[in-house]
Amino acid sequence: MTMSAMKIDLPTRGTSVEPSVLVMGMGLTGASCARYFAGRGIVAEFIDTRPQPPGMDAILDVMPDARIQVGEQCPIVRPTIKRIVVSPGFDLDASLLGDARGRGLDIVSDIDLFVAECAAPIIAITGSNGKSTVTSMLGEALSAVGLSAAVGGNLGTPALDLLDHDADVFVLELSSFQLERSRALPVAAAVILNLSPDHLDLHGDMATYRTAKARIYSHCQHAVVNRDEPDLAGLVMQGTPVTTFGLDQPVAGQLGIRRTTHGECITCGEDILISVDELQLIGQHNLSNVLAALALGAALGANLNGMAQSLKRFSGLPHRMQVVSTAAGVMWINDSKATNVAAALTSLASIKDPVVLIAGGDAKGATFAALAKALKGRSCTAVLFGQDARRMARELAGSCDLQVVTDMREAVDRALQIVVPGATVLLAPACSSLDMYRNFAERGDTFAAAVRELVQ
Ligand code: UMA
Repeated sequence: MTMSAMKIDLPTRGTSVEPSVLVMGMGLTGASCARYFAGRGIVAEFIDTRPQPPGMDAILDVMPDARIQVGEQCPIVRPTIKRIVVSPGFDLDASLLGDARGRGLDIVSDIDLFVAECAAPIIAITGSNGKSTVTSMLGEALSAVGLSAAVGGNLGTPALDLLDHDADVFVLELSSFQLERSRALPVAAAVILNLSPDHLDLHGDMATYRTAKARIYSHCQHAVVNRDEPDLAGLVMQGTPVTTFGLDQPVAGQLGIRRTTHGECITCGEDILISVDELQLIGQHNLSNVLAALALGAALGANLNGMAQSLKRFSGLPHRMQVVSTAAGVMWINDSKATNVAAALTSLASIKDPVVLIAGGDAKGATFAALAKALKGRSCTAVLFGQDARRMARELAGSCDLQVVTDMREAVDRALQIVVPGATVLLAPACSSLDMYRNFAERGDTFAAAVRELVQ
């Protein structure tokens, strides 16, 4: 598909009351589409397989007469529909979409609509882990050097809602689902931070997941590449200018770490930006995140020194390696955002033994062999709960002590009985939260509340 396919004349309310646009999905994205189309006088129709989709009220607020179809029954695509917008959570295999493709309808994502209308440079960030952190970090660092930056996308604020901002630069976190549903995106700079198995229940296999992620590079003006994941460099289109980052020593113009007489420093080539000790963030993965944010800044031509200085103040996002309590010499850490195995491994690697790992939830089709390998030989007890806790216990058997409980409160209570002073209790579930919670934030809040109640 070419970008010229985006230019499509849709009748506005004055000329037709029949919907010309069908929005699939009535969550945050669907509601942002309603605001976008209502603001342009375009009549849209909305569908969602959920009986009570969460964005329904917000949609009706701005489009009180909108046609809405909810539930599992398969609706039809009306003859007046010219364009379909597919939300990231809407099933791409739905027969309705097959029909629409057969009719040659214009099928886009909210990200396509955003990109087509956005006049300022866009930075696009994806990866299996760290993308929200890098998006937020970059937004703050760019603001610190005088560029007004609007951040959103998978991070939370749907891209279309950012169009109201008069920003110098837009920083978008993009998920594999958003990329899979989008066309080639002509963004100013793009990065795949890292790649490890995630969402395989929906993507089917790693190759499909990787292909979805690779789309971020397909039309970018500048690619940022992680030297520590060399396989990813091959996903960049030939001829695209590249800036790299990595935990090794960088050559001129690239971001990395140098050992100097002042200790380890973040540098661009040989130019020292800041000392690693000056960062507030815990773990090598966060060092990599800082380097990625700076490499994106470099791609944009921003002032790297100023950006690096501002990152000294960045203390991380909630639910990511967040210290909840240090009562009685025990560190309780909320890393509820560790929603896949790779993220949990990274969290575990950044803390010392002894550790009580609270994990479990919806494994999204993943296996736990890598976690079992990482736990072997460590002084660890894993306390597991959630939909896949029993399978997880079977796969971790022999690698550490195991306990299966029913919920977060019981997990925290059990951890309290096990810990000794100097130990760490780490919530790093290696699973999604959606089997028991609305999202990872609610799971993290439940952990923090249980710690407050039982520990402090
Ligand atoms: N769903 C149905 N039937 C439908 C449509 C959706 O059952 O007809 C289900 C999906 O399976 C999905 C859920 O509803 O689990 C939400 O889907 P949605 O497309 O309505 O999602 P939105 O509310 O629009 O939120 C999406 C992102 N969510 C997903 O991709 C699942 C949000 O990322 C993002 O903040 C928002 O757009 C704005 O851009 C959240 C997320 O969990 C944080 N993302 C995943 C992740 O980070 O791992 C990808």
